[in-house]
Amino acid sequence: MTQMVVALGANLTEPAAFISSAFDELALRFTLVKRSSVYRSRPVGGPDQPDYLNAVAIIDSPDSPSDVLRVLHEIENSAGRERTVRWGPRTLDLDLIAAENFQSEDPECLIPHPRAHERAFVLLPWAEIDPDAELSGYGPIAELVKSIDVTGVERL
Ligand code: PH2
Ligand code: MG
Ligand code: MG
Repeated sequence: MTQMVVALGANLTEPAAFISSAFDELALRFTLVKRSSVYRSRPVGGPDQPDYLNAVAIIDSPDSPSDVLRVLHEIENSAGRERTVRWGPRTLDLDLIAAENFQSEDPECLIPHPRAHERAFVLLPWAEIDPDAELSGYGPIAELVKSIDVTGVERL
């Protein structure tokens, strides 16, 4: 079994419902080890768009990170996810942030996620459920949280 960190994001239609059913779906497809609170966050990058709801899940799976990523994409697609504008608004975004003892430079499956170290909407919920976690290549997430701007991210 490999423990993996998944970031959830949604900012269209009914974001709270999409985040909640995504947690249910993660629990069906994997072992859901921990789930964070939901956070409201101002959009980072992309076009003018609504605020996001974000959260983080820790899952356990016997499958490879790239197989897990495929399942995450299936869950996004069944939430009606459309891929038009990069960093544009979305019904559901599920990003694989990190996997225990695993790194990948495969452009289809970059692990750790190349922007996780600078994203408060990922690091704050992750630190809530695993304060001692380390992001490989970047160090303890508790230190990263201290080095970034966390304004605009609010725990609900
Ligand atoms: N996701 C993005 C781009 N910008 N901003 C916030 N606050 N939350 C997100 O999940 C998010 C974003 C691309 O995946
Ligand atoms: Mg994303
Ligand atoms: Mg994504």
